[in-house]
Amino acid sequence: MKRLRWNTAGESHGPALVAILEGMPSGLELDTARVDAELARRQGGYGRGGRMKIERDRIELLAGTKGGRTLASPIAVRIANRDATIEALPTPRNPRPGHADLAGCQKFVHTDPRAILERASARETAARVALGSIARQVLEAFSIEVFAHVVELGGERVERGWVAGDAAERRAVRDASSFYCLDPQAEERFRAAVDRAREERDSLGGVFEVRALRLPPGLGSFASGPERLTARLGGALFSIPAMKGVEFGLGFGAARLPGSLVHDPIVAAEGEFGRFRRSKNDAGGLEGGLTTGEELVCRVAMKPIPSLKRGIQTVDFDTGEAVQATYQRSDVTSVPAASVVGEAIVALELASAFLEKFGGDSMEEVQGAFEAWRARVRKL
Ligand code: EPS
Repeated sequence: MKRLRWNTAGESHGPALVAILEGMPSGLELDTARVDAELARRQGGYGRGGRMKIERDRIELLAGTKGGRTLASPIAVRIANRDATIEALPTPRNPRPGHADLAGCQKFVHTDPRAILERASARETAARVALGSIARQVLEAFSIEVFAHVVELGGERVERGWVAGDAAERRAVRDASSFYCLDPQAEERFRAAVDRAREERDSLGGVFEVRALRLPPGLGSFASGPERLTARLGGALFSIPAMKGVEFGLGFGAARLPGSLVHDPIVAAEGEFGRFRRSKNDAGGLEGGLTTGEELVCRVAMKPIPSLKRGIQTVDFDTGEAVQATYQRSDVTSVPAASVVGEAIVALELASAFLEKFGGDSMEEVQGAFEAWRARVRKL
């Protein structure tokens, strides 16, 4: 059973986004400045468009804390929309390819794409970043770090794929980058690609990687399909609009190699969680639906934003004539922003899996359960 449950509501140009997170233990000191910093990061990245100049995303904490600490009651947050013009905005007369517009209109049997796009919009991800940023604070109390960075943009790739070692240094490198990547040279290629796409009135997709470090082994379950952590993380990452591929470790590459090269040998090696480790980590930290105790490594492919300045052919609802899709404003790319969303979504799912194993009403109880298990697993 999922320990953390969450939901969001809110239209892209409605008054606000709201979100509720249930299942958090009591006694966690919540850093709301940290949540706002993540929201600001989601708004940033080179290639964002006009809407982000209008919004100033910040959370208003409505429920679930007292004296800055969680109460174990549902946590509720609100993020105001500054562009709250939903009632005044025109009804587009054509459905935009690549969006939910046409299939949504067919589902509800009407010709008002605005009634679909207001909720299908990726604006909703701001609410989930807020919840992820709250949930990850449980993981951080146990030194677990969740970290996402951009590894590809518009067909260009990073060469410096990872910065091992100190978490603060890693974060500093990424946060100084306008593409949230760890490779300053790739940044120049990314910037050139985005500038070119902007000139050509086009848009670009890319790939981001999410890692989680110092996870204990045994989170998740093999007992039933939907409880497998691989399925949960995959489903959660695919719930972000525009995501087209998710792979763990070698991913699709594992399908092209013999088993002797794919599977990670088990070796005797003292570590935080006992005497056993893997000698490499091509599995990306998951086997049998469980964490292995190695780093979680997943990569997520994002399609280019489908709102193009140059337009894409569609059909006018009233006349049936071929027209170019309506364009108001959009981003050239939002892969850096998507990496912030991916990090939050993975943190939410991992925090839930962590609390499922180490349970408890309060942080004190969670701590006790974690330490008791760790003492036992070290003797295995
Ligand atoms: C989006 C279209 C744009 C983006 C929006 C997602 O909004 P608008 O139509 O108001 O210009 O800016 O992203 C956000 C508002 C956000 O906060 O990320 C879409 O169609 O999905």
